[in-house]
Amino acid sequence: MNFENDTIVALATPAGVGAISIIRVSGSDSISTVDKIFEGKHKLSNHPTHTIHYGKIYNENKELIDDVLVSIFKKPNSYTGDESVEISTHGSSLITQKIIQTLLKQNIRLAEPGEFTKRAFLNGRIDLAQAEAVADLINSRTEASFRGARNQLDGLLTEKVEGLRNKLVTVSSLIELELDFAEENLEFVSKNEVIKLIDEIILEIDQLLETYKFGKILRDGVNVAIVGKPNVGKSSLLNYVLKESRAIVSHIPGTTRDVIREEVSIDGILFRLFDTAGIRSSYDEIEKEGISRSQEAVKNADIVIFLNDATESFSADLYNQLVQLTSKDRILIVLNKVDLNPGEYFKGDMKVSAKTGIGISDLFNLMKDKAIGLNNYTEKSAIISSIRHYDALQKALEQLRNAKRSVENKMSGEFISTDLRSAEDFLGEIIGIVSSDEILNNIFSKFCIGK
Ligand SMILES: Nc1nc2c(ncn2[C@@H]2O[C@H](COP(=O)(O)OP(=O)(O)OP(=O)(O)O)[C@@H](O)[C@H]2O)c(=O)[nH]1
Ligand SMILES: [Mg+2]
Repeated sequence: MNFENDTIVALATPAGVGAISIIRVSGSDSISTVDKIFEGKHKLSNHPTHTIHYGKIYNENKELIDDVLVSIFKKPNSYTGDESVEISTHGSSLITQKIIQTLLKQNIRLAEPGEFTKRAFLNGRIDLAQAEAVADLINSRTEASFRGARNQLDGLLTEKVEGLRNKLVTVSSLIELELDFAEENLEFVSKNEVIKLIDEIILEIDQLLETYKFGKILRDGVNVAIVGKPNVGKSSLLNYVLKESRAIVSHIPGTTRDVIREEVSIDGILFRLFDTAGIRSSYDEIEKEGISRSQEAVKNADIVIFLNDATESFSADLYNQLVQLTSKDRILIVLNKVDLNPGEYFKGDMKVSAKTGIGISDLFNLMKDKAIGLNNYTEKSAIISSIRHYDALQKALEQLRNAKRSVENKMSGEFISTDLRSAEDFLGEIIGIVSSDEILNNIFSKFCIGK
């Protein structure tokens, strides 16, 4: 995807039937192009920016397509920073297709995925971390993911990364100043002072890296596999949580053969629940396949609910199988059917009943604790949620550690300054001060067309 300053068009609302649909046009010829197919009281080009106009749109054969409202935005006060037009039509994909087809005959082209937002970035309207937050915001489905994206779009991460870069710039300028006066043997700053400054930055980056697990969960949700022997009540638990009879429940062991996936939001966090086939040794081909899918679900889960029947003995053998598939700290041992046998139990993190609901809210709390830990980031904390940011911070950290080692080993200032500069660049990648076509294509190709 190359950035050119040509005029682009795309449908900005979902394709299909609705009250209205919006077609977005952006680029230097937006207003004059729409003027060619629009008939209103006056030419659009005669109006000031940020005004809305009623009129009719005709195709090239002068046939009426629709009556519309057109909003105009003059450079640089638009989403993209370029001159832009938004056409609100009756909400029909036939109408929007016809209008877009007509516009395409006017020497403008269809926008690529994310191209409007990419232009906003290239025009300096938003930085790269904010552009990524736009995609997250659109995709967010829970309160927590919405908050996380909103916080990044508001620039909290940008502010944090800029602060870190400024500190780095201070250190590297001190070292470079010293390099300039190397022959005079002047020392502007003590080695200890430099190490102290680098350590401070390392600590801050470390703290930011630690937010990743939390941020990723806010953004992507948590995968929870419900596993256990047949008949322990896995499907009943899923149904109870969903408050609907989603999976078949029966007293016959081996009821569930396939993995059933459903999503639920608990306190704003998205949990993706996987009800699985009960694990036992079986000769039935279908059941065997189901069991191997259960094992796969365990491997992919952030949390494994290992469900046991409280009226039966604890399945130590199955527990041992599970720890071969995932780490112990992901497994929550849960005893089900405590309504049948409310006695003392020898083992189990949790005691629940999928029938009466006993203990389910405690189970939710435990799942939440497992997922986000005891982290208590506030709305004002900068949080990272993208692997791209995580990698860039890791790389910056590596360079800083090299720099620190060089200072300790009294290496030449040139070494130190090169490492510090490259740490600066890695931080710059997060907000897009430093970026390559590859990084940009990667980010914007994940957007939808029209954004
Ligand atoms: N009393 C009581 N019965 C339960 C409870 N949970 C499940 N059951 C019963 O246990 C039986 C098995 O429940 P399922 O939910 O089908 O068990 P499952 O683990 O999904 O079984 P498979 O799919 O065969 O592996 C059913 O008869 C349920 O009604 C519970 O908390 N209390
Ligand atoms: Mg089942």
